[in-house]
Formats: sequence, C-alpha cells, structure tokens
Amino acid sequence: MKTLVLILGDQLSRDVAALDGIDAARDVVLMVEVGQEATYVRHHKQKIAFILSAMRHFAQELRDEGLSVDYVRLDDPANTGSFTGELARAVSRHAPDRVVVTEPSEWRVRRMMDDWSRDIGLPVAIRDDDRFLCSRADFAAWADGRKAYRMEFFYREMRRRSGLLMEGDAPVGGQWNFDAENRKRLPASLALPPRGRTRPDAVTAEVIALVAERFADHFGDLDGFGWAVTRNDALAALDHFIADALPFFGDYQDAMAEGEPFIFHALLSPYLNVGLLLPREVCLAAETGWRAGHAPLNAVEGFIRQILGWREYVRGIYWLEMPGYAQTNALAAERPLPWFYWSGETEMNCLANAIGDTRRNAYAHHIQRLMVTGNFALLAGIRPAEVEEWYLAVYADAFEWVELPNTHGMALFADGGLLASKPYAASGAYIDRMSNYCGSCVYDPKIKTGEGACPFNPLYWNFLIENRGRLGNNPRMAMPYKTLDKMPADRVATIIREANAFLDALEDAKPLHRAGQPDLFA
Ligand code: FAD
Ligand code: DLZ
Ligand code: SF4
Repeated sequence: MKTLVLILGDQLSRDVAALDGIDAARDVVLMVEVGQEATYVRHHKQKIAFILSAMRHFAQELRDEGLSVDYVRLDDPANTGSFTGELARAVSRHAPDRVVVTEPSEWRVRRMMDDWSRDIGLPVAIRDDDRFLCSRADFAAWADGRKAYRMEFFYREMRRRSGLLMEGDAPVGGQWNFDAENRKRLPASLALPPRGRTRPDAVTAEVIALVAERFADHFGDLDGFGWAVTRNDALAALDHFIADALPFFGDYQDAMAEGEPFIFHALLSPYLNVGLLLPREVCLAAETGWRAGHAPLNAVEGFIRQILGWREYVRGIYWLEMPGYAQTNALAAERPLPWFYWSGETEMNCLANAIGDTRRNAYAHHIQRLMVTGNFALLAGIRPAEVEEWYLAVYADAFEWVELPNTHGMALFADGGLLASKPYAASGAYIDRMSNYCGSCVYDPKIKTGEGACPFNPLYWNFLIENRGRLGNNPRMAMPYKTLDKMPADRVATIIREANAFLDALEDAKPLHRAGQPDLFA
C-alpha cells in the first residue's frame, strides 16, 4: 500500500508518529510551504524564516537517509497556498493508496483535516502526537471531575510518572517546588552568559531573502536572525544552556533588565515546539546537570517544572477546552489593543523594552510576557482576542496550543480561573522590584497618582474596583481588596478618574490601528 506521509512545519522530529514504519522504496514524504500558515495571523518575519528554513533542512536530512521527499516551496508558481490544496495536488502527482499524518498541534488545522478524506477520496490516518510527555487521553483522565485545574497538582503527578527528580516516591530535596528561592533581582555586577547565535547558512540566507520580500509588511526585524534550524544546532544550543545558564536559571527566573532580553533563560521553546528537541531529552539533560553537581536543585527543578509541568499542562487544557476556550471573556474586557504593541512607541519604559526586544528577537522571556505586556493588557481591559492575536504573531515559539492558554488563561484571566487561581495583576512596584526599567522611565513607580505616577498604579486599583463583582470573592484576592477597602473615598475617586483618563487617551492615541495590520510601522 503506497502511503503519502505529510509532515507539518512543527513536526520536524525523525521519530514523529507519521514516519513510523515508512517504506523508503514505496512511500513518499510530503512537506509544503504555504502562504496561509504565514498569514492566518501575520507572523513575525523571524518566525516564518525559522520554520521554513528548519523545514528545508529537515527535508534534506530525510533525503540523505534515502527517503523520497516531495517538497513544495512557497515561491512555486503552482502552489495553492494551503495545506488542503497542496495535499490534493500531491495526491494527483503520486496516486497513493492512503495518507498518513501526525495530529496537528492546533485545533484550526485539526478541523481542516476532518475534511481531507472526503476531499481527496482516500483514507487519511491521523496518528497521535506522542512527542509530549502526557497524552491527551491521560490529561483528560487527570482532569476528569475537577472544577478547576491547578498546575502544581498536575506537575506532581508528572514527576511521579516520569521519575524525573524523584527518589522512590518522594521528590529529591524533600520538596516538589523551590519557587520561593527563585525571585531574585538581577545584580548589576553579575556577568550574563554570552548567547550563541547560529550563523545562517546558504539555505537560511535564501529563506531570509524570500521572507524579507514576501512578508515585508509583517512585524519584526530579520537582521540578527540567529535561531538554530537543524537538530544538531538545536542540541548545541541545549548544551550551551545547560553549561552556561542553567545554574542561575532559578535565582533570576523572574528578573528583567534593560538591554538584557535573555538573562539566564533557555531560548529553547522554538526548538521544542517544532520538534528539533524533545521535552524528555531536555528535562533529562537538566537533571543530569543537577546529578553531576553542576547546577543547583532550585534551578533544575524550576526549569524542569516549566517543561514537564507548564508546557504539558497548557497543552492538556487547550485540547480539553477548545474550541469554547477561546470564546470566553470572563472579565468583559472590551478595549482595543493599543497601537504601541506593534510600534513600541510608548513612554512606559518596561513596555517599550519588552516590545522592542520582541521586535528585534521574536523573543521575550516569560516575565516580560506575563508581567509587562500581559499585565498591562489585563489591567487595561484589552479584548482577549486582540491580545491573543498579538502574542500568536510576534514570538518565534508561538503556536496556538501553547500561546492561547498562556494568554487567555494565565495573563488575562479570560477563562475565569480555569487555568490559574487568581489574575497575575500587579502595580508598578512589582516591575520596579524585578527590573531596572523604572530607573530610566519618565514615570515613577513610587508615585501612586498625579503628576509622574506610574500608569500601572492607578490601573491596578481601578482593575480591582471594576472587577469587584467578579473577583471580590476570590480568597486569593482578599488581601488587595482589604487594602482597597481601607483607602479614603477621595483617593479611590482620584484613582478611578486618572485610570479612566489614561485609558481614554490610550484609545485616542491609536487612530491608525487596525487589528493584525502592523504594516503601517513595518
Ligand atoms: P525558559 O524560561 O528558559 O523555560 C524553559 C522552557 O519551559 C521553555 O522553552 C518552554 O518550552 C517551557 N515553558 C516555560 N514556561 C512555559 C509556559 N508558561 N507554558 C508552556 N511552556 C513553558 N511559550 C511558548 O512556547 N509559545 C508561546 O506562544 C507562548 N506564549 C506565551 C504567552 C504569554 C502571555 C505568556 C505569559 C507565556 C507564553 N509562553 C509561550 C510561555 C513562556 O513565556 C515561553 O515558553 C518562554 O518564555 C520561552 O522562552 P525560553 O525557552 O527561554 O524559556
Ligand atoms: C507557522 C508555520 C508557517 C509560518 N509556515 C508553515 C508552512 O509553510 N508549512 C507548514 O507545514 N507549516 C508551517 N507553519 C507551522 C504550522 O502553522 C503548524 O504546523 C500548524 O499550525 C500545526 O497545527
Ligand atoms: Fe513601567 Fe511604571 Fe516602571 Fe515606567 S515606572 S518602567 S511604566 S513600571
């Protein structure tokens, strides 16, 4: 039986399920570059270049192994621009008996696949994606009967099941979680590790030129592109992280610094998400670092928790709750996304830095995403769908299965607390504590209202005031509401007036904005 094996751009692993049992003499691998995947949201130029170059390299590796690969390029004049169109064309070229795919990571593409068998008149086998550490079925079994999900309990279950950082039935070091040790500010005297950059080869250079020409009006810079595009180079990036950054990952996990976009973070999410690295091998490499005495437990546990815990947890929630998950708007947030999310033009230094880093690198680390751009969108009541479109467009690692729960659930609390027990809302004091952004800002985090006040301050209290009906009974919000209730009435009135004046000005300042149309500032 001749099989056409379709491999998508985030399935670039040699042991991905669809390649299992492939017959080199008879079967054909199909890979397609399609415009629709680059434009369903207008992805950052680096993300498009990263995926297309990684796809071209992976196709060559399969050919070198003796497999027959039919590869459709973006600039092929006959290219229909969609997965569905390209599959149909390939079926007429190869006349297979069946099509085999690995289930896609996004719900949008999964719906597309439902029609394929009818469209092409052939059986289409959709195999489970077994690259994750928790299958969709196992997550559904864990979630069954729970009203709300909590990552910490899921994570402990995953530690037990995987055996990672375990001594028999107990966590090594006697604790599951060392987060309390992981909230240090970055000292100015601490040298940060140099971050390796993979020099673009001829294939990547060709793709960069193609993207620069074809997607010129998309957000983001291409110069400085340094992502790895092969498994070997991604493994080198993993080695580099374990050797140079992991020992400090825990201590400075939440720290932010002007001009330092990477601190001690791994920069591995794009590789994990497209399959150049597998989650188990990354966790094992970190565990080995601890067992060898190279990195402390708070760093290694904190790092493994992100992958074994958070990454698997958000994927489980995504598949369990879609498609309804994306539709909720628990805090009734209805303001449009401010234009400065695309342009970076704002006097708020923390936001200008997080957005500038994003534009330059298609990367910002977790606390920048959660506590700067995410926190602002939460406090300002920005429409979840517009915020989600932004996050999905601007990061090299963005795929809806991981972006949506992080944005909709963790950053915006738009799911009403399904994923997180309370909103990650914070005033300027938090950003000041965890960064040096405020030192060179026109605003002052210590001024609460009036001239020079950090906008996060009135916005924070106004957020609590506006959402009292929705959050007032949340036990984890009891403290801030108690503080609010002690405020004199005139102070509360000032907060409401100033926050609303700021929000009105924000809307007035964006007459050019059209959601998803960042071309005006390209
Ligand atoms: P590190 O901080 O070094 O962490 C190590 C690894 O842990 C990451 O590579 C990643 O695979 C995993 N990880 C860490 N935190 C999370 C998390 N919350 N959810 C899932 N995996 C996690 N991550 C994405 O991969 N794609 C996204 O589209 C994405 N969107 C996000 C949107 C928002 C609003 C927020 C708050 C977070 C988002 N994250 C996303 C999670 C996280 O910010 C990134 O995974 C991380 O910044 C990637 O950089 P790193 O490899 O240096 O990670
Ligand atoms: C993100 C992306 C882009 C920009 N381009 C392609 C492409 O041309 N071909 C391809 O197979 N995949 C691409 N991808 C990744 C897909 O969007 C991703 O595999 C699906 O969304 C998974 O559901
Ligand atoms: Fe951001 Fe406020 Fe600090 Fe300025 S003062 S950097 S706006 S937190």
